[in-house]
Amino acid sequence: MPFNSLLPNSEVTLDLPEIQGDVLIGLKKNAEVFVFFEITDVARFRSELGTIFQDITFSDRMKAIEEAKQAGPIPFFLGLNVAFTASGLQKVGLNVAGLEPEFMNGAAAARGRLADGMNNWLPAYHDTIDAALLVTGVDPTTAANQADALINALRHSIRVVRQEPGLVRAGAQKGHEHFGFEDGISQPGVLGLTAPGAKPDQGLPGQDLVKAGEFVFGYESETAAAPAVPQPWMRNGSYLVFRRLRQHVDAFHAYVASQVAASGLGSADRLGAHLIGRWASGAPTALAPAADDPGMAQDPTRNNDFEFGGEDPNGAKCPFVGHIRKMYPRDDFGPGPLHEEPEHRRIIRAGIPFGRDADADKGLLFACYQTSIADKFEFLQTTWANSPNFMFGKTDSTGAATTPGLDITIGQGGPRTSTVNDPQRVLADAPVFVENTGAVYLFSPSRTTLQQIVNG
Ligand code: N7H
Repeated sequence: MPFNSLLPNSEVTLDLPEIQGDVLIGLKKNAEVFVFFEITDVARFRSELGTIFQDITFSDRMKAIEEAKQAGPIPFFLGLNVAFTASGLQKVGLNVAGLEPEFMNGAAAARGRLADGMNNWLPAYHDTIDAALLVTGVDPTTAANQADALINALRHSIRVVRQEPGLVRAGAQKGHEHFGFEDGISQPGVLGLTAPGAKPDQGLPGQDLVKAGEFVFGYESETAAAPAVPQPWMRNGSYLVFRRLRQHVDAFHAYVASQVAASGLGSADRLGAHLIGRWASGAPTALAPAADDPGMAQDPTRNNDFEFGGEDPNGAKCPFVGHIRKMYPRDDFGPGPLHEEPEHRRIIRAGIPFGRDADADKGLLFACYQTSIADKFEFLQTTWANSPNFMFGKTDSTGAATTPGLDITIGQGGPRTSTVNDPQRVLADAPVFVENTGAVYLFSPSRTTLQQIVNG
Protein backbone atom coordinates (compact mmCIF):
# COMPACT_ATOMS: atom_id res chain seq x y z
CA MET A 1 0.00 0.00 0.00
CA PRO A 2 2.59 2.64 0.90
CA PHE A 3 4.39 2.47 -2.43
CA ASN A 4 1.37 2.26 -4.68
CA SER A 5 2.72 5.25 -6.54
CA LEU A 6 6.35 4.86 -7.51
CA LEU A 7 8.43 7.15 -9.68
CA PRO A 8 8.95 6.12 -13.30
CA ASN A 9 12.26 4.29 -13.73
CA SER A 10 13.88 7.28 -15.43
CA GLU A 11 13.36 9.37 -12.27
CA VAL A 12 14.38 6.80 -9.65
CA THR A 13 17.61 7.91 -8.01
CA LEU A 14 18.22 4.70 -6.03
CA ASP A 15 20.16 1.79 -7.44
CA LEU A 16 17.21 -0.63 -7.31
CA PRO A 17 18.95 -3.61 -9.00
CA GLU A 18 21.49 -3.46 -6.15
CA ILE A 19 19.12 -3.25 -3.16
CA GLN A 20 17.47 -6.45 -1.93
CA GLY A 21 13.72 -6.50 -2.44
CA ASP A 22 12.57 -6.65 1.17
CA VAL A 23 14.40 -3.50 2.23
CA LEU A 24 12.34 -0.68 0.72
CA ILE A 25 9.43 -2.17 -1.18
CA GLY A 26 8.93 -5.46 0.66
CA LEU A 27 8.56 -8.97 -0.69
CA LYS A 28 4.73 -8.71 -0.87
CA LYS A 29 4.07 -11.97 0.83
CA ASN A 30 1.24 -14.12 2.09
CA ALA A 31 3.74 -16.44 3.74
CA GLU A 32 7.39 -16.21 4.68
CA VAL A 33 9.99 -18.51 6.23
CA PHE A 34 12.98 -17.05 8.03
CA VAL A 35 15.69 -19.73 7.87
CA PHE A 36 18.43 -18.97 10.41
CA PHE A 37 21.66 -20.92 9.95
CA GLU A 38 25.28 -21.36 10.83
CA ILE A 39 27.86 -21.40 8.04
CA THR A 40 29.86 -24.58 8.63
CA ASP A 41 32.08 -24.56 5.51
CA VAL A 42 32.86 -21.14 4.10
CA ALA A 43 34.42 -22.26 0.83
CA ARG A 44 31.48 -24.52 -0.04
CA PHE A 45 29.04 -21.86 1.15
CA ARG A 46 30.43 -19.48 -1.47
CA SER A 47 29.83 -21.95 -4.27
CA GLU A 48 26.46 -23.14 -2.98
CA LEU A 49 25.27 -19.54 -2.52
CA GLY A 50 26.30 -19.08 -6.15
CA THR A 51 23.84 -21.77 -7.18
CA ILE A 52 20.88 -19.91 -5.64
CA PHE A 53 22.06 -16.41 -6.52
CA GLN A 54 19.59 -16.10 -9.41
CA ASP A 55 16.73 -16.68 -6.96
CA ILE A 56 17.56 -13.60 -4.86
CA THR A 57 14.95 -10.88 -5.34
CA PHE A 58 16.13 -7.30 -5.80
CA SER A 59 14.15 -4.07 -5.71
CA ASP A 60 13.94 -3.54 -9.47
CA ARG A 61 11.96 -6.77 -9.67
CA MET A 62 9.78 -5.79 -6.71
CA LYS A 63 9.09 -2.42 -8.33
CA ALA A 64 7.92 -4.17 -11.51
CA ILE A 65 5.72 -6.49 -9.46
CA GLU A 66 4.31 -3.56 -7.50
CA GLU A 67 3.43 -1.83 -10.77
CA ALA A 68 1.87 -4.99 -12.21
CA LYS A 69 -0.26 -5.17 -9.06
CA GLN A 70 -1.96 -1.93 -10.08
CA ALA A 71 -3.37 -3.78 -13.09
CA GLY A 72 -4.51 -6.89 -11.24
CA PRO A 73 -3.63 -9.45 -8.57
CA ILE A 74 0.04 -9.94 -7.67
CA PRO A 75 1.62 -12.34 -10.16
CA PHE A 76 2.78 -15.63 -8.64
CA PHE A 77 6.35 -15.38 -7.49
CA LEU A 78 8.78 -16.69 -4.91
CA GLY A 79 10.88 -14.17 -3.05
CA LEU A 80 14.32 -14.67 -1.55
CA ASN A 81 16.56 -12.32 0.41
CA VAL A 82 19.78 -13.19 2.25
CA ALA A 83 21.12 -11.38 5.32
CA PHE A 84 24.13 -11.90 7.60
CA THR A 85 24.86 -11.36 11.27
CA ALA A 86 28.15 -9.86 12.44
CA SER A 87 29.67 -13.34 12.80
CA GLY A 88 28.49 -14.32 9.33
CA LEU A 89 29.94 -11.19 7.70
CA GLN A 90 33.28 -11.97 9.31
CA LYS A 91 33.17 -15.62 8.26
CA VAL A 92 32.74 -14.63 4.62
CA GLY A 93 35.69 -12.29 4.96
CA LEU A 94 34.12 -8.83 4.97
CA ASN A 95 35.90 -6.10 6.91
CA VAL A 96 33.59 -5.05 9.74
CA ALA A 97 35.71 -2.22 11.16
CA GLY A 98 33.52 0.78 11.92
CA LEU A 99 30.16 -1.00 11.94
CA GLU A 100 28.06 0.14 14.86
CA PRO A 101 28.69 -1.69 18.15
CA GLU A 102 25.00 -2.47 18.67
CA PHE A 103 25.05 -4.54 15.49
CA MET A 104 28.46 -6.09 16.16
CA ASN A 105 27.50 -7.19 19.67
CA GLY A 106 24.23 -8.64 18.44
CA ALA A 107 20.68 -8.91 19.69
CA ALA A 108 21.49 -11.11 22.71
CA ALA A 109 23.74 -8.41 24.14
CA ALA A 110 20.94 -5.86 23.72
CA ARG A 111 18.44 -7.62 25.97
CA GLY A 112 19.40 -5.76 29.12
CA ARG A 113 19.14 -2.29 27.65
CA LEU A 114 15.90 -3.13 25.82
CA ALA A 115 14.40 -4.56 29.04
CA ASP A 116 13.64 -7.84 27.25
CA GLY A 117 12.67 -10.72 29.52
CA MET A 118 16.01 -12.45 29.98
CA ASN A 119 14.64 -15.99 30.20
CA ASN A 120 12.11 -15.96 27.41
CA TRP A 121 14.30 -16.72 24.43
CA LEU A 122 13.84 -20.00 22.60
CA PRO A 123 17.10 -21.99 22.80
CA ALA A 124 17.80 -21.62 19.07
CA TYR A 125 18.35 -17.89 19.48
CA HIS A 126 21.25 -18.63 21.84
CA ASP A 127 22.85 -20.83 19.16
CA THR A 128 25.31 -19.66 16.49
CA ILE A 129 23.40 -17.77 13.80
CA ASP A 130 25.55 -16.45 10.94
CA ALA A 131 22.90 -15.68 8.37
CA ALA A 132 19.29 -16.00 7.31
CA LEU A 133 17.28 -16.73 4.21
CA LEU A 134 14.01 -14.81 3.93
CA VAL A 135 11.81 -16.96 1.72
CA THR A 136 8.38 -15.73 0.66
CA GLY A 137 5.51 -17.26 -1.28
CA VAL A 138 1.81 -17.07 -1.96
CA ASP A 139 0.93 -19.61 0.74
CA PRO A 140 2.65 -21.49 3.59
CA THR A 141 3.15 -24.68 1.59
CA THR A 142 4.77 -22.90 -1.33
CA ALA A 143 7.04 -20.92 0.95
CA ALA A 144 7.98 -24.00 3.00
CA ASN A 145 8.72 -26.05 -0.14
CA GLN A 146 10.88 -23.30 -1.53
CA ALA A 147 12.70 -22.96 1.81
CA ASP A 148 13.37 -26.73 1.75
CA ALA A 149 14.72 -26.53 -1.78
CA LEU A 150 17.04 -23.65 -0.87
CA ILE A 151 18.26 -25.41 2.28
CA ASN A 152 18.95 -28.47 0.16
CA ALA A 153 21.00 -26.36 -2.25
CA LEU A 154 23.13 -25.15 0.71
CA ARG A 155 23.22 -28.53 2.48
CA HIS A 156 27.01 -29.05 2.41
CA SER A 157 27.85 -25.68 3.90
CA ILE A 158 25.21 -24.74 6.46
CA ARG A 159 23.52 -26.06 9.59
CA VAL A 160 19.96 -24.86 9.98
CA VAL A 161 19.46 -23.48 13.49
CA ARG A 162 15.80 -22.51 13.26
CA GLN A 163 13.04 -21.99 10.76
CA GLU A 164 10.46 -19.39 11.61
CA PRO A 165 7.34 -19.59 9.44
CA GLY A 166 5.10 -16.55 9.18
CA LEU A 167 1.72 -16.29 7.49
CA VAL A 168 -0.87 -13.62 7.07
CA ARG A 169 -4.04 -14.31 9.01
CA ALA A 170 -7.01 -16.03 7.37
CA GLY A 171 -10.27 -14.69 5.97
CA ALA A 172 -11.49 -11.31 7.17
CA GLN A 173 -8.45 -11.00 9.44
CA LYS A 174 -6.06 -10.92 6.45
CA GLY A 175 -3.77 -7.93 6.90
CA HIS A 176 -4.58 -7.72 10.63
CA GLU A 177 -2.09 -8.63 13.32
CA HIS A 178 -3.15 -10.96 16.12
CA PHE A 179 -4.68 -8.35 18.44
CA GLY A 180 -7.01 -7.73 15.50
CA PHE A 181 -5.72 -4.42 14.16
CA GLU A 182 -5.06 -3.77 10.49
CA ASP A 183 -1.30 -3.43 10.00
CA GLY A 184 0.96 -2.25 7.22
CA ILE A 185 -0.83 1.05 6.64
CA SER A 186 1.81 3.65 7.43
CA GLN A 187 5.33 3.42 6.05
CA PRO A 188 7.66 6.30 5.27
CA GLY A 189 7.81 7.40 1.65
CA VAL A 190 11.33 7.21 0.25
CA LEU A 191 12.77 10.13 -1.70
CA GLY A 192 13.94 8.94 -5.08
CA LEU A 193 11.49 6.01 -5.12
CA THR A 194 8.04 7.10 -3.95
CA ALA A 195 6.27 9.45 -6.36
CA PRO A 196 5.24 12.74 -4.73
CA GLY A 197 1.49 13.22 -4.52
CA ALA A 198 -0.52 16.41 -4.16
CA LYS A 199 2.04 17.80 -1.69
CA PRO A 200 5.63 17.70 -2.98
CA ASP A 201 7.04 16.47 0.33
CA GLN A 202 4.57 13.57 0.65
CA GLY A 203 3.70 10.44 -1.33
CA LEU A 204 0.22 9.40 -0.29
CA PRO A 205 -1.46 12.11 1.82
CA GLY A 206 0.24 12.12 5.22
CA GLN A 207 3.14 9.93 4.02
CA ASP A 208 6.15 12.18 4.47
CA LEU A 209 9.02 11.54 2.08
CA VAL A 210 12.21 10.64 3.93
CA LYS A 211 15.73 10.64 2.53
CA ALA A 212 16.84 7.16 1.47
CA GLY A 213 19.98 7.26 3.61
CA GLU A 214 17.78 6.63 6.66
CA PHE A 215 17.22 3.10 5.33
CA VAL A 216 19.94 2.27 2.81
CA PHE A 217 23.68 2.97 3.00
CA GLY A 218 25.21 5.26 0.41
CA TYR A 219 22.52 7.92 0.16
CA GLU A 220 21.84 11.28 1.82
CA SER A 221 20.10 11.03 5.17
CA GLU A 222 17.91 13.46 7.11
CA THR A 223 20.78 14.57 9.30
CA ALA A 224 23.83 14.45 7.03
CA ALA A 225 24.42 15.20 3.38
CA ALA A 226 26.91 12.34 3.15
CA PRO A 227 26.39 9.93 6.05
CA ALA A 228 29.32 7.76 6.92
CA VAL A 229 29.49 4.40 5.15
CA PRO A 230 32.06 2.65 7.34
CA GLN A 231 32.87 0.07 4.67
CA PRO A 232 32.34 0.44 0.91
CA TRP A 233 30.69 -2.99 0.71
CA MET A 234 27.82 -1.62 2.85
CA ARG A 235 26.55 0.58 0.00
CA ASN A 236 23.00 -0.32 -1.02
CA GLY A 237 22.71 -2.51 2.07
CA SER A 238 20.65 -2.10 5.25
CA TYR A 239 20.56 -3.32 8.84
CA LEU A 240 17.70 -5.74 9.53
CA VAL A 241 16.31 -6.13 13.04
CA PHE A 242 14.34 -9.35 13.51
CA ARG A 243 12.30 -9.95 16.67
CA ARG A 244 10.02 -12.87 17.42
CA LEU A 245 7.26 -11.23 19.44
CA ARG A 246 4.74 -13.56 21.08
CA GLN A 247 1.38 -11.89 21.63
CA HIS A 248 -0.92 -12.72 24.55
CA VAL A 249 -4.11 -11.94 22.71
CA ASP A 250 -6.69 -13.01 25.29
CA ALA A 251 -4.87 -11.10 28.03
CA PHE A 252 -4.86 -7.96 25.86
CA HIS A 253 -8.60 -8.11 25.23
CA ALA A 254 -9.38 -8.98 28.86
CA TYR A 255 -7.33 -6.04 30.07
CA VAL A 256 -8.94 -3.60 27.65
CA ALA A 257 -12.42 -4.80 28.65
CA SER A 258 -11.54 -4.41 32.33
CA GLN A 259 -10.47 -0.80 31.85
CA VAL A 260 -13.43 0.57 29.89
CA ALA A 261 -15.06 2.15 32.93
CA ALA A 262 -11.81 3.64 34.17
CA SER A 263 -11.02 5.10 30.74
CA GLY A 264 -14.30 6.95 30.32
CA LEU A 265 -14.21 6.00 26.63
CA GLY A 266 -17.41 3.92 26.75
CA SER A 267 -16.48 0.70 24.93
CA ALA A 268 -13.69 -1.83 24.64
CA ASP A 269 -13.44 -1.25 20.89
CA ARG A 270 -12.96 2.45 21.42
CA LEU A 271 -10.46 2.08 24.27
CA GLY A 272 -8.50 -0.51 22.26
CA ALA A 273 -8.46 1.85 19.30
CA HIS A 274 -7.17 4.71 21.45
CA LEU A 275 -4.42 2.53 22.91
CA ILE A 276 -3.16 1.70 19.41
CA GLY A 277 -4.15 4.96 17.67
CA ARG A 278 -6.15 3.11 15.03
CA TRP A 279 -9.41 1.15 15.08
CA ALA A 280 -9.27 -2.54 14.22
CA SER A 281 -10.29 -1.48 10.70
CA GLY A 282 -7.19 0.73 10.47
CA ALA A 283 -9.04 4.07 10.66
CA PRO A 284 -6.94 6.49 12.73
CA THR A 285 -8.52 7.78 15.95
CA ALA A 286 -6.88 11.14 15.20
CA LEU A 287 -9.52 11.50 12.44
CA ALA A 288 -12.23 9.21 13.85
CA PRO A 289 -11.96 9.56 17.64
CA ALA A 290 -15.50 8.55 18.64
CA ALA A 291 -16.52 5.83 16.19
CA ASP A 292 -14.89 3.58 13.61
CA ASP A 293 -14.93 4.70 9.99
CA PRO A 294 -14.29 1.59 7.83
CA GLY A 295 -14.64 3.62 4.64
CA MET A 296 -11.79 5.87 5.72
CA ALA A 297 -9.73 2.84 6.75
CA GLN A 298 -9.89 1.45 3.22
CA ASP A 299 -9.03 4.75 1.54
CA PRO A 300 -5.24 5.24 1.25
CA THR A 301 -5.74 8.91 0.48
CA ARG A 302 -7.40 9.44 3.89
CA ASN A 303 -6.24 6.74 6.31
CA ASN A 304 -2.86 8.29 7.05
CA ASP A 305 -3.56 11.95 6.41
CA PHE A 306 -3.24 13.46 9.89
CA GLU A 307 -0.91 15.14 12.34
CA PHE A 308 -1.09 15.08 16.12
CA GLY A 309 0.27 18.18 17.81
CA GLY A 310 -1.77 20.98 16.29
CA GLU A 311 -5.02 19.04 15.96
CA ASP A 312 -4.90 16.98 19.15
CA PRO A 313 -2.64 18.84 21.59
CA ASN A 314 -4.11 17.17 24.70
CA GLY A 315 -4.44 13.57 23.54
CA ALA A 316 -8.24 13.61 23.33
CA LYS A 317 -8.31 11.84 19.94
CA CYS A 318 -5.17 9.74 20.21
CA PRO A 319 -3.57 9.51 23.65
CA PHE A 320 0.19 10.11 23.87
CA VAL A 321 0.51 6.45 24.91
CA GLY A 322 -1.17 5.27 21.69
CA HIS A 323 1.24 2.92 19.87
CA ILE A 324 1.36 4.86 16.62
CA ARG A 325 1.76 8.18 18.44
CA LYS A 326 4.63 6.79 20.54
CA MET A 327 6.36 5.24 17.53
CA TYR A 328 5.84 8.13 15.12
CA PRO A 329 4.74 11.28 16.93
CA ARG A 330 4.50 13.24 13.65
CA ASP A 331 4.38 16.95 14.59
CA ASP A 332 4.22 16.47 18.38
CA PHE A 333 7.61 18.13 18.92
CA GLY A 334 6.21 21.39 17.54
CA PRO A 335 8.09 23.82 15.34
CA GLY A 336 11.31 23.92 17.42
CA PRO A 337 14.69 22.31 16.83
CA LEU A 338 13.29 18.80 17.32
CA HIS A 339 10.63 19.32 14.65
CA GLU A 340 12.23 16.76 12.28
CA GLU A 341 13.10 14.26 15.01
CA PRO A 342 10.29 11.79 14.17
CA GLU A 343 11.47 11.57 10.53
CA HIS A 344 14.95 10.67 11.72
CA ARG A 345 13.48 7.74 13.69
CA ARG A 346 11.59 6.20 10.79
CA ILE A 347 12.01 2.52 9.98
CA ILE A 348 10.72 0.37 7.13
CA ARG A 349 8.62 -2.36 8.73
CA ALA A 350 8.59 -5.74 7.01
CA GLY A 351 7.10 -8.14 9.55
CA ILE A 352 4.49 -10.87 9.25
CA PRO A 353 2.32 -12.64 11.86
CA PHE A 354 3.21 -16.14 13.02
CA GLY A 355 1.03 -18.89 14.47
CA ARG A 356 -2.61 -19.59 13.76
CA ASP A 357 -5.41 -18.03 15.78
CA ALA A 358 -5.96 -21.21 17.84
CA ASP A 359 -2.27 -21.50 18.80
CA ALA A 360 -1.08 -20.29 22.20
CA ASP A 361 2.27 -19.39 20.66
CA LYS A 362 1.41 -16.75 18.08
CA GLY A 363 2.44 -13.19 17.41
CA LEU A 364 4.51 -11.08 15.09
CA LEU A 365 7.79 -11.82 13.34
CA PHE A 366 8.76 -8.17 13.56
CA ALA A 367 11.33 -7.05 11.01
CA CYS A 368 12.56 -3.57 10.21
CA TYR A 369 15.24 -1.96 8.02
CA GLN A 370 17.39 1.06 8.86
CA THR A 371 20.93 2.40 8.60
CA SER A 372 21.41 2.59 12.37
CA ILE A 373 20.02 0.09 14.85
CA ALA A 374 21.10 2.38 17.70
CA ASP A 375 19.33 5.45 16.32
CA LYS A 376 16.22 3.69 15.04
CA PHE A 377 14.96 0.38 16.42
CA GLU A 378 16.78 0.58 19.76
CA PHE A 379 15.95 4.26 20.18
CA LEU A 380 12.26 3.63 19.45
CA GLN A 381 12.15 0.72 21.88
CA THR A 382 14.12 2.22 24.75
CA THR A 383 13.64 5.98 24.60
CA TRP A 384 10.07 6.13 23.39
CA ALA A 385 8.26 2.78 23.94
CA ASN A 386 9.86 1.93 27.29
CA SER A 387 9.72 5.46 28.67
CA PRO A 388 6.58 6.36 30.66
CA ASN A 389 7.38 10.06 30.23
CA PHE A 390 7.42 10.15 26.43
CA MET A 391 5.92 12.26 24.83
CA PHE A 392 7.15 14.59 27.54
CA GLY A 393 5.88 18.00 28.55
CA LYS A 394 2.25 17.51 27.52
CA THR A 395 -0.91 18.35 29.46
CA ASP A 396 -4.57 17.56 29.16
CA SER A 397 -7.03 20.36 28.43
CA THR A 398 -7.37 21.19 32.13
CA GLY A 399 -3.65 22.01 32.18
CA ALA A 400 -2.76 18.96 34.27
CA ALA A 401 0.62 17.45 33.39
CA THR A 402 0.46 14.07 31.64
CA THR A 403 2.62 11.01 32.11
CA PRO A 404 1.64 8.92 29.05
CA GLY A 405 2.96 5.55 30.25
CA LEU A 406 4.80 2.74 28.47
CA ASP A 407 3.72 1.76 24.96
CA ILE A 408 0.78 -0.55 25.62
CA THR A 409 1.89 -3.17 23.08
CA ILE A 410 5.68 -3.26 23.17
CA GLY A 411 6.68 -1.16 26.19
CA GLN A 412 8.85 -3.11 28.61
CA GLY A 413 10.58 -2.69 31.91
CA GLY A 414 8.29 -0.74 34.18
CA PRO A 415 4.77 -0.42 35.53
CA ARG A 416 2.50 -0.32 32.51
CA THR A 417 -0.08 2.27 33.50
CA SER A 418 -1.49 4.14 30.52
CA THR A 419 -2.99 7.61 30.43
CA VAL A 420 -5.94 8.07 28.06
CA ASN A 421 -8.77 10.50 27.38
CA ASP A 422 -9.10 14.21 28.09
CA PRO A 423 -9.45 15.14 30.97
CA GLN A 424 -6.94 12.38 31.48
CA ARG A 425 -7.70 9.03 33.09
CA VAL A 426 -5.01 6.62 34.28
CA LEU A 427 -5.58 2.91 33.63
CA ALA A 428 -4.48 0.09 35.92
CA ASP A 429 -1.07 -1.55 35.56
CA ALA A 430 -1.28 -3.88 32.55
CA PRO A 431 0.28 -7.32 32.21
CA VAL A 432 2.81 -7.92 29.42
CA PHE A 433 1.01 -8.57 26.14
CA VAL A 434 4.05 -8.79 23.88
CA GLU A 435 6.92 -11.02 24.87
CA ASN A 436 10.23 -11.18 23.02
CA THR A 437 11.08 -14.85 22.43
CA GLY A 438 14.11 -14.36 20.20
CA ALA A 439 15.90 -11.72 18.17
CA VAL A 440 18.65 -11.43 15.56
CA TYR A 441 20.49 -8.39 14.19
CA LEU A 442 21.41 -8.83 10.53
CA PHE A 443 22.73 -6.92 7.54
CA SER A 444 21.09 -7.20 4.14
CA PRO A 445 23.89 -6.68 1.58
CA SER A 446 23.74 -5.37 -1.99
CA ARG A 447 23.86 -7.51 -5.12
CA THR A 448 27.51 -6.57 -5.66
CA THR A 449 28.47 -7.55 -2.11
CA LEU A 450 26.56 -10.84 -2.36
CA GLN A 451 28.42 -11.51 -5.62
CA GLN A 452 31.67 -10.66 -3.86
CA ILE A 453 30.81 -13.22 -1.16
CA VAL A 454 30.20 -15.85 -3.85
CA ASN A 455 33.47 -14.98 -5.64
CA GLY A 456 35.50 -15.08 -2.42
FE1 N7H B 1 3.85 -1.44 15.66
N1 N7H B 1 -0.34 -3.38 16.99
O1 N7H B 1 -1.21 -4.06 16.52
O2 N7H B 1 -0.45 -2.94 18.11
N2 N7H B 1 1.95 -1.26 14.93
N3 N7H B 1 3.34 -3.19 16.55
N4 N7H B 1 5.81 -1.71 16.25
N5 N7H B 1 4.41 0.24 14.67
C1 N7H B 1 1.53 -0.31 14.03
O3 N7H B 1 0.10 2.25 10.94
C2 N7H B 1 2.07 -3.71 16.70
C3 N7H B 1 6.30 -2.80 16.88
C4 N7H B 1 5.67 0.82 14.70
O4 N7H B 1 3.78 5.45 10.83
C5 N7H B 1 0.14 -0.47 13.78
O5 N7H B 1 0.72 0.62 9.62
C6 N7H B 1 2.16 -4.98 17.39
C7 N7H B 1 7.71 -2.60 17.20
C8 N7H B 1 5.69 1.96 13.81
O6 N7H B 1 2.16 6.10 12.13
C9 N7H B 1 -0.28 -1.54 14.54
C10 N7H B 1 3.50 -5.20 17.64
C11 N7H B 1 8.02 -1.35 16.70
C12 N7H B 1 4.43 2.04 13.26
C13 N7H B 1 0.86 -2.03 15.27
C14 N7H B 1 4.23 -4.07 17.11
C15 N7H B 1 6.82 -0.81 16.09
C16 N7H B 1 3.64 0.95 13.81
C17 N7H B 1 -0.73 0.40 12.89
C18 N7H B 1 4.18 -6.34 18.31
C19 N7H B 1 9.33 -0.61 16.75
C20 N7H B 1 3.93 3.07 12.24
C21 N7H B 1 -0.61 0.03 11.44
C22 N7H B 1 3.62 -7.50 18.52
C23 N7H B 1 10.17 -0.63 17.74
C24 N7H B 1 3.48 4.33 12.90
C25 N7H B 1 0.13 1.05 10.61
C26 N7H B 1 3.10 5.38 11.87
C27 N7H B 1 2.31 0.70 13.49
C28 N7H B 1 0.87 -3.06 16.27
C29 N7H B 1 5.58 -3.94 17.21
C30 N7H B 1 6.74 0.40 15.45
C31 N7H B 1 -1.73 -2.04 14.54
C32 N7H B 1 1.04 -5.89 17.80
C33 N7H B 1 8.64 -3.60 17.90
C34 N7H B 1 6.89 2.86 13.54
